[in-house]
Amino acid sequence: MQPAERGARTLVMGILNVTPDSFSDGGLYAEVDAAIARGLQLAHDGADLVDVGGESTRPGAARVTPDVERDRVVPVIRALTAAGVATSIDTMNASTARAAVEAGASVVNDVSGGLTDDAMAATVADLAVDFVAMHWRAHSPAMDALDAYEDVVAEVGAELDARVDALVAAGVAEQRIVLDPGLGFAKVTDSNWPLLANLDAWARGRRVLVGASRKRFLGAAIARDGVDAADPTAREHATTAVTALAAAAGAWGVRVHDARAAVDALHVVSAWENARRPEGWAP
Ligand code: PMM
Repeated sequence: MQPAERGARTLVMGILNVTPDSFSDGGLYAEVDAAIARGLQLAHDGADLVDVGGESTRPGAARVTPDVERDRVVPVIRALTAAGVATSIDTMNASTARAAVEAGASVVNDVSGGLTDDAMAATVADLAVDFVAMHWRAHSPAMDALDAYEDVVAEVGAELDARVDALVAAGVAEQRIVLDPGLGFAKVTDSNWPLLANLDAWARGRRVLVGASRKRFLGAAIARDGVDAADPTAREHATTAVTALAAAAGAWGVRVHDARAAVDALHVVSAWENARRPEGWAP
């Protein structure tokens, strides 16, 4: 992996779902004004990028049309851009990606890694922006049933390699591609941890974005008396722990609901890394 240089800060992508049904913040920012206010708050809390999405990908979520999605996200991206806030667009639709970049977004984040919309790769190549290619196997209603891996690290690595090849063949500059393991997508609890613990084994030197924030597998990891933490907000401390560990492992970015908590964790990682004695130092 391109390790974040010692002390260099991992990027914080703040989550802003302009949807009625996302798993943690669904319904909170469905109105444009509330969404803009939330985006400004995320930036104020230290998010380097605000990731604006108009379609929920929670397990079982229904898809929305690109028109509905565009109407949800474009005014928010335009307003945040005008306020000087950098944004990414979380979409599987090429037309939404184009409209969002024209409104000011600087990164396209596609949870399907370009697999949903045949036009996505060429669109991103033409827009010449960074592209987050997440590991994905199927749309939301089907994805949990596709959590079947002999070796999750090797298989996710191979499937992401295939995405990189296809994207590059369509004209996307290789250095524009960021990989994401797709935590929780066709991965029920146990499949997520090997991907986090072995970032370099599957990313092989590419930039990595980690999106663990408040997901179910964290709720399972912090179960008390055999009961998972069912409320997504109760998974926040676990999220912050993942942020610190991902940063220490050299992740390029983390995608989180609570930007302030992530920034604090990254400061801790930097202080820790900067205090490390140089290689070869001996008393
Ligand atoms: N997870 C969600 C949505 N978009 N994008 C990337 N790159 N990585 C993720 O893990 C990811 C994503 C899940 O939904 P949320 O917006 O409610 O967190």
